[in-house]
Amino acid sequence: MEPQSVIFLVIFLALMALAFVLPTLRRQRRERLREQERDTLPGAPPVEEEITTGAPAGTVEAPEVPAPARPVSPPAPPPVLEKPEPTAGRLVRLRARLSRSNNALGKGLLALLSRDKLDDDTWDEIEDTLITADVGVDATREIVGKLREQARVEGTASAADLRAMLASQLVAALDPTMDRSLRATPHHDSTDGRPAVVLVVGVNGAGKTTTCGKIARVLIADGHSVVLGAADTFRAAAADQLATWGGRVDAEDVRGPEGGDPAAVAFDAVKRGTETGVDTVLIDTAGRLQNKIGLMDELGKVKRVVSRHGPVDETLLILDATTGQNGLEQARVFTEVVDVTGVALTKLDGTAKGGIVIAVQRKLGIPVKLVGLGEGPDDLAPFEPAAFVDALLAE
Ligand SMILES: Nc1nc2c(ncn2[C@@H]2O[C@H](COP(=O)(O)OP(=O)(O)OP(=O)(O)O)[C@@H](O)[C@H]2O)c(=O)[nH]1
Ligand SMILES: [Mg+2]
Repeated sequence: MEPQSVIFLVIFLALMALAFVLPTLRRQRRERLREQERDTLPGAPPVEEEITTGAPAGTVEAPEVPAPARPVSPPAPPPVLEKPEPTAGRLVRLRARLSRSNNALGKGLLALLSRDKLDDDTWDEIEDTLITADVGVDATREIVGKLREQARVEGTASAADLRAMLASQLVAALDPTMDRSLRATPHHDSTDGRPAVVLVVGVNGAGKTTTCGKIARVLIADGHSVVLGAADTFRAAAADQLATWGGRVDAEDVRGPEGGDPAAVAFDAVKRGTETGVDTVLIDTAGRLQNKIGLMDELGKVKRVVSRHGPVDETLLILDATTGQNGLEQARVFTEVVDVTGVALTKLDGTAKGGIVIAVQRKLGIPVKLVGLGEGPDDLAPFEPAAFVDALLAE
């Protein structure tokens, strides 16, 4: 035999040997890997259930890459739920905040009422101060007129007495007899056992989502259960923002696809709340300007669709106190579209224009039920006329 033929024969025999030995080696290796995997992952499915995505039988096998070892992560710790503060006495914080923030109304009024002589000019200045604080022209004239008359009848009064008189006039203007309770208690006593439904509406950036989150905390602190409906489908971030609030107090949130129909999400949220038997469903809506007809129509639809489950219990308009008299026009239009039943006035902590509360109630007859006192999670207080006026007049 020629040397060349011998070399070919040797190579041929070596290849044949490899063809027999390699698959055996591979099989052994695979079994070793499986055993390792079974040892490291106690909950892993049995080997027979393994789903293969490899090449069909009969084709050339791709070189096998050992599967990367799956990291064994420790079980996630249960979320730490927050315990919201009780609501009683929260309004006192407003006084502290306003007096810290160089409260123009309180300081200005005290300076005027402390003058030796309360002449016409001084009374005019008192009027101007109240109008600047957004109390509204009509309300201011009425309040100052009564105060003037009282001061005249009672003779010379000290600044402290005059301040007390003004405070009682302002409290009277806020109509302390109005029902300010949030209609958030469920209908479990009725036959259908529906949850209470609160629809939150308002212009962009007024504080709707934040207020939804804060209300959920208050309700949960009082022992109620809550579902949050993210009917602001304009931005995915809006639903995330609401879910974050919910996650802190274990309130489930219902959301839809970004750009989806907000009425459908609101409907689903109430459906979910009814199925799970929660006490309250809070529906957050997208911010919309009151002069955008299409968006206002959309809001009307949200309310109509939700009402298929039963009447909405509370339609809460969120008004930013710093927008002043503009808030009145917003309130008027929103009321026409969705019949607002209560107002939450936000950002009172940063404004000397809290007088808008009086203007809103006088013009629209809608009770202010809640006030926002800051960005903190528990910076929301039930509205109480006397405590509010005391804060408004704080020097
Ligand atoms: N100082 C202060 N800030 C507040 C208050 N309420 C809300 N904010 C802030 O106002 C900003 C807007 O609040 P959001 O709750 O996102 O307002 P929104 O109405 O949901 O906004 P859109 O969904 O974009 O229309 C946030 O930075 C809040 O922290 C409040 O009572 N006081
Ligand atoms: Mg929002």
